[in-house]
Amino acid sequence: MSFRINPDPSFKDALIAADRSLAGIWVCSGSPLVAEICAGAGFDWIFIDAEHSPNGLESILAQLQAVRGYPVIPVVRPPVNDTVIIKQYLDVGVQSLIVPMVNSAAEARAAVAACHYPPLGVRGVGSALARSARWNRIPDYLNRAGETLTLMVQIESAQAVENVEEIVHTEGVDGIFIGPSDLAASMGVIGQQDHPEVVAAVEKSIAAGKSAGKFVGVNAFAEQSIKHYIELGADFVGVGADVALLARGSEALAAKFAAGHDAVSGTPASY
Ligand code: 3PY
Ligand code: MG
Repeated sequence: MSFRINPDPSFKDALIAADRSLAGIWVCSGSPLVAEICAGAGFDWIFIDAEHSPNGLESILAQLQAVRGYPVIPVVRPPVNDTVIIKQYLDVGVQSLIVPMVNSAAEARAAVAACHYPPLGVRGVGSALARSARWNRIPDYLNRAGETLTLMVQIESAQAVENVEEIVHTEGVDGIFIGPSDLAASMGVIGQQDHPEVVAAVEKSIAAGKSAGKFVGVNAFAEQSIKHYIELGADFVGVGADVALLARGSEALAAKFAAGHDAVSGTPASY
């Protein structure tokens, strides 16, 4: 006889249970091995990125499988707010999504619709074929799918901040994730995530999300910013990335033991 199995918890289950801000690490390498290393590091959630990282459906599936044995919530970012791509992600077993570049309530509603079967949404039905339903081993998946998912939308443009009240009140949006890098770019101060106007826009978005009773997350790799946004009530924070840790860590090691190497030209100094 086959197993009857329960769906895994999604991000909102962990956020509801939490009595502190949840810390997450980005996995941008596209590597299941690295995802597993990060999953065992003690973070609350890991953020598998397909917007800026070399990830396709197959590598996302492999990473979901690699981290499943660890007490960590995998959250996945598709490259774009697209109904078909979101359907494929859900079917492969993604339960927690952060959808990038959501600038209006209409775009938020489109993301919600992509996540739900009719009549609530437009998700195509393929549960017998899909890992999401464990090939129909999750009893009544079609009627329970909505409760197994968490949808966060990204606030990361001046336009999104302008529309943040409508976005956070969109039914079916569980929360927002604020992206200071794109926000800074859209405000004309690219690369300056800590610019006072960017910080003010982040603060405004946090306040809007909190007063709407939605979960609020923000990306912040600098310790001071992390603490500031947690003090303002951020429920979850992205605090670092696999690739950045490797880049900075390997540079530090090279600087210590290969000091004769010219890191700018890439040529050993003695050549
Ligand atoms: C951004 O800052 O633009 C993000 O998408 C999250 O880091
Ligand atoms: Mg961004």
